[in-house]
Amino acid sequence: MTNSVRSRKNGASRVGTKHTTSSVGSIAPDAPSTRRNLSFVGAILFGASLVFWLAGSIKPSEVKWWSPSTPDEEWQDRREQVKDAFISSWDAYTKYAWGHDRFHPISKRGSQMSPKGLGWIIVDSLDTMMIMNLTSQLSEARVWLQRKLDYEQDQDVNTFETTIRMLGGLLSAHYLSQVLPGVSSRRDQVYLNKAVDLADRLLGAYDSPSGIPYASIHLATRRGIVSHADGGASSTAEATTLQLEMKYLSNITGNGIYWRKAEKVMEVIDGIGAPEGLVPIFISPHSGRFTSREIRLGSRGDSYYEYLIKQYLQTSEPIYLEMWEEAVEGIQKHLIIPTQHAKLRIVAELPNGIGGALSTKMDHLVCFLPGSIALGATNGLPEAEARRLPSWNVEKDQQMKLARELTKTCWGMYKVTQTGIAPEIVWFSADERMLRSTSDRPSSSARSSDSEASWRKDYNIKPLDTHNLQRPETVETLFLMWRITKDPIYRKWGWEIFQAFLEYSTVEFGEGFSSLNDVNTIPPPRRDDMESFWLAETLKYLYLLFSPDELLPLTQVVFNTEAHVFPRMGKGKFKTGWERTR
Ligand code: DMJ
Repeated sequence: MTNSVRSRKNGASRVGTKHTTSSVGSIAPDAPSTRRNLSFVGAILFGASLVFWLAGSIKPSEVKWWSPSTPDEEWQDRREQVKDAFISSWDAYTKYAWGHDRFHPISKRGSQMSPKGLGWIIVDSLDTMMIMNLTSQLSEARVWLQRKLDYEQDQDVNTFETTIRMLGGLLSAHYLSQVLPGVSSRRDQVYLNKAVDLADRLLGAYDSPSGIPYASIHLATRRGIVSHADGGASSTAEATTLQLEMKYLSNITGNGIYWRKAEKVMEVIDGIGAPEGLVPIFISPHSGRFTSREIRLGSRGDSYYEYLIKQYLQTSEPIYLEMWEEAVEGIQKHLIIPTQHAKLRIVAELPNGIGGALSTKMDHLVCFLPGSIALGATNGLPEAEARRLPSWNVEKDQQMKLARELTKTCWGMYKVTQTGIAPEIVWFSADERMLRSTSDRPSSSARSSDSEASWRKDYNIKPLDTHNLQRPETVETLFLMWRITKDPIYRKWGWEIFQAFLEYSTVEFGEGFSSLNDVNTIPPPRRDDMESFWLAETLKYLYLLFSPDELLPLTQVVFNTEAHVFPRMGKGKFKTGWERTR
């Protein structure tokens, strides 16, 4: 039996909760004229879609691109269903695993990642509760934070994960408690005090000969710990996905140490001079040199690129826009190829670096990229507005085209499976000639096909890659693409994905959601884990996808890689402090 969240789409009542909620906050005034315009555009799109459909242009085997617009009230109802999913996840966690770092929803128990627990799930969820205005849940979490959370522990923690989830979660809660009405008192310093305590412990990770942070840190001794794997190398993405958090903390405390430590990492990486903006995935904290040739936008590479554009959005430092644009050009030139049958665009990998052959492996993690490309092209503005600016150019036009194509590929990862939920990794079919190094590769401008039959031939899922960890990257991109393009197809796809999660990852009696072992078996075998980023990211992005644009406008905020929210600060108190040497 599935829970009452699912049954609600058939008109049954919402999942029961002991908690109360109040009205939804926003950090921008209502914009009625924008809404009127949107309804008008929606009506036109609906009319055009209907004509297209009636003309019989869509065969049953084709992917449906048309999207009759859905009335605002229905989106409002859908976002309430996402909130219900959050509440059922949170309630199950509080019932069976309160205060534990991990939640196993099938065996109904929690487990710890440190002797006293570090609140991984609680801290990661704070700002989602603020955004959804779940006031009673938030106050329980806040009490736990104040009474129980203690970083003075004999425990090693991963520098990157602790920064993006814990430091990011606390700082986002601090920020939102200042700007969202009704969620907390402006004088509430608990989030910031905890953040400063944690960040001071994390500083030890940067005390390496090169300034590249060690993979881990011991919380009590504050000493950095070299990685036990990968020959002691730190992963490039991990070393370069700390900057938004550290820079924001410097700005609000006035203490420049966090900014300087994080900024130094970027200086070292850029100083190595990786060709065409593409960086290998391992770097030594001792020598400050890359220790491999492998380049990919999936695990260990992904958020290096994400934080280039997001640092620019956060602080307006031009150096990061330059680095981002160089990287996007490199990605387009070296990594984007068409699939064999449907000619969908994929982001391939370079296991032996530039000049070597491509691999068609694409992690679901890569699906953050289309949204980031669209953000970079429009600077967070709606595309229609950005296109009217004198700064709009042919490169931005191509970037938006690429963002649309890659979003389609990512959505396809869900579309082709039995459950409608994506696997961890897809291996795409591609013409052999497309796998050659860039200079030997034929160019291709073939249009992609929407035939589901040809899609199925292109998406190959290996037995070891069939699991789904409730990851957010595709819904993150759908949220950004919806806000930027206003194409309703992105909301529709997000709704389909959410329904698939409701159908197949719901735990009996509405007691949370589980990650899955096999998205191609029905019913899918479950993993007995509910990841903290399900609460921090996946449900938050789905909720925002179905919310009005005035809730956290992209021109005012930037999301860290764990979907925690920071203000776009502009040129603040601190400066870049280094220049590119090339
Ligand atoms: C999250 O912790 C972050 O989004 C990170 O950047 C990648 N991995 C997970 C989600 O997939």
